[in-house]
Amino acid sequence: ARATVYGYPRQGENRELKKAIEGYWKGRVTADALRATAAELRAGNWRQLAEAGVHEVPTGDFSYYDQVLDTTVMVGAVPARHREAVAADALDGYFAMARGTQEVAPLEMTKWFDTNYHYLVPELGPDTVFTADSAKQVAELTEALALGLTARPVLVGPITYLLLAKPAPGVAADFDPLTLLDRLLPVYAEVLGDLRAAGAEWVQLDEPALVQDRSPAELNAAERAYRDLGALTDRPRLLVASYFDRLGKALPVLAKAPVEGLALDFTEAAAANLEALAAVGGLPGKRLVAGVVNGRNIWVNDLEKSLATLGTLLGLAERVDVSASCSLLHVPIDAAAERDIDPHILRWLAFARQKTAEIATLARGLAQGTDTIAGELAANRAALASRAGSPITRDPAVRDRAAAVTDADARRSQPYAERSAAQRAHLGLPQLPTTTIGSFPQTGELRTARADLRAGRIDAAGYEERIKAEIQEVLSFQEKAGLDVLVHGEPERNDMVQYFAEQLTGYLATQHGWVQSYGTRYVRPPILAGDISRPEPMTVRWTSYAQSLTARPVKGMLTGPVTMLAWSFVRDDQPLGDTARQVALALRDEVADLEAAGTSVIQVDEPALRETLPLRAADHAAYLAWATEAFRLTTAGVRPDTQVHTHMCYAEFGDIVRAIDDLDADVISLEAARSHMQVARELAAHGYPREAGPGVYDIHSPRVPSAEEAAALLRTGLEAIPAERLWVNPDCGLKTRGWPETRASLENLVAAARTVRGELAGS
Ligand code: THG
Ligand code: ZN
Repeated sequence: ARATVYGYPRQGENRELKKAIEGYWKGRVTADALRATAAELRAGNWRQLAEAGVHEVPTGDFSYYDQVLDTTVMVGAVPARHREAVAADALDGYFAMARGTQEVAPLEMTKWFDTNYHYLVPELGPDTVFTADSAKQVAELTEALALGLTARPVLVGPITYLLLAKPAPGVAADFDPLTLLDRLLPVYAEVLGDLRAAGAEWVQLDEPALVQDRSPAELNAAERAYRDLGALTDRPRLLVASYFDRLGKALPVLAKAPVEGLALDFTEAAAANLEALAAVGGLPGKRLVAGVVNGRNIWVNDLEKSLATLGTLLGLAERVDVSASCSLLHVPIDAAAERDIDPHILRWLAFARQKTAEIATLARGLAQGTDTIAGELAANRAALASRAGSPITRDPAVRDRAAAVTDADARRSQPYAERSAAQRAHLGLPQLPTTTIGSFPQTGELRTARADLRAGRIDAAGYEERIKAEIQEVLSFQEKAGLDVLVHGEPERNDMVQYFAEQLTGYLATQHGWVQSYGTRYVRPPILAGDISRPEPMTVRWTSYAQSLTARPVKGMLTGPVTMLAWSFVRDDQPLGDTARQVALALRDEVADLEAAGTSVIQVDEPALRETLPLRAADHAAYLAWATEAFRLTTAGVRPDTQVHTHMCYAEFGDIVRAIDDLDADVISLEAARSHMQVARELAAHGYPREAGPGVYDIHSPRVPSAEEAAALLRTGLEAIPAERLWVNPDCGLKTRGWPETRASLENLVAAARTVRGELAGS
């Protein structure tokens, strides 16, 4: 047995890659310097992997922006609008596809399966012509081989590439990219040939799209693809990799394909792979790469359990190698860099570097006997026991409270019709009330204030003063602009998840735990390490201060329990629903404190509700059950006349409309400006019974919508949602916008609401 991985974090220990790329964009770093930094980071990763005992290192997993975009370049599927830029300069053209330019829009970006990583969506059509460009793959393989390493190029597979694509602009919406398979396969064949010629013995083709529910036609395409690629004569051996879930019906298809190896996920989430593999009679004569170490969470592996799984697998394939379940791109680089985490707890954590060591240990134990890893096993047992027995892991008060939750706790005391009358009387809002989603521009001064506080250049009182000054400004603008429900603007928050995680017991924050979200943007997901409780109120001070400045209602702003889980590393020792319930109870107390302090409108954001939906439909109901319960548990304890709002980003939520209804929020705001109120129609088609604010201002662009434009969107919204239930708001928070366009846009939004109110009164 040998140790391998499918990919490694690209950014470097100090995010050197981010700095080099952003420097290049600003003209401060030359293309050659950027390339040199990238090559150094690659070589550093490979050396580190090899020293840790990884026998076969991945190549081609590196990217300046995104591996799906790299694949688009590899197969020559550059959209027409970017061809000029790519022809002028390959690197600038690449970034033009990723980020757009003054003249052309970028490729669309969306979530990579159910992770927090975003890829750039390929745009294909019936006229797409593929041409092979293996330069990047060949160059990176050559670099690794020159270091004397055994290397395996990793490519996004042809089926996943096509399944992730969408029809190019101007192409019929029902165009199926999979119809291009016969044109794409010769290009993959050419790349495989080039890699073989460059010295590749094995090439990995990633097909994570096959862990989703796939139609017979799609499974058929997969069968055809690997039959054709397998039939090539001069090619490397092929390893088809799947991850993030079980393969299901695709497993027999791939097991029978004429390829030399399969890589499967054997973590808890994909446990069904083990039985399914036995059911198809294993992989006689083939290589099995066993993803037994979780590649997307940060807990130390249970080495003995993994060895038991590997032992079973030994009987099911010619050769069994050990790996993480997926690329290590989704975890931070090195737990040892965390100086602020209690050393006892640090032992429970494994980031990319520690996972690599675990994989190497397991491969050694499997190949040479477990007595050769006795020391590692003993240390591992001790770490697991320390975690299981820790008071952080089990807080009896939290557990007793969670166990005592009743169905009634998660239900508002009155039906919507009665609540809404009470809220109307209590709030006295006009028709088509105007509001914002919560955050206002996060200016450089605010970030400086936080950095000053951390560095001790200002004290807590000095920081508080700067935040209060900002809140005053945000409030006075909103009053002048004529908004109806105001917000404090969230100047005190770094990140909407991290801010709460830092204040909850049982949550850990990291100092250096960066994970790529998209391009050069990273997040530091906090760790849900133990039982969750709230030692003291988290937001009441700021909301109350804001409320003291105005007679209009100020919305309290919280991040919902599902999003807290989705953007954190979650516990792996209890069901997600149990963790969600603990977070919900802590947030429920915050909601109660806000209400007691005089807050009549409370918004609980759930932007991640849709993206956390499991990859397979069979798992949706169970997820939605705990997710909606957690939201309702957070919000249902309020008085009937307290108005609960929620907000979701991303317009594609058609498949969870039912669940959105089940949240029983009084008001929901949604992204709609770019989809021209499509969401309003979807809500109406479902018979959505409560209030909604489909966004009329696209905050993703610096463009200021005119009052006429916003009014036209409102009139469209009114065709689907009656005036008594329609709100007027932007698509999303204003954190990333500048003040000038924010001011102008919100003034226009208020003007639009007034115009349409006048029309309604006159009709
Ligand atoms: N918070 C968290 N996760 C998220 C989002 C979030 N996942 C989905 C989506 N939003 C991702 N979007 C972004 C947007 C901007 C940045 C990261 C992810 C970003 N990052 C800074 C950077 O890389 O320079 C660092 C930010 C920091 O200092 O914390 O700008 O909103 N949790
Ligand atoms: Zn949003």
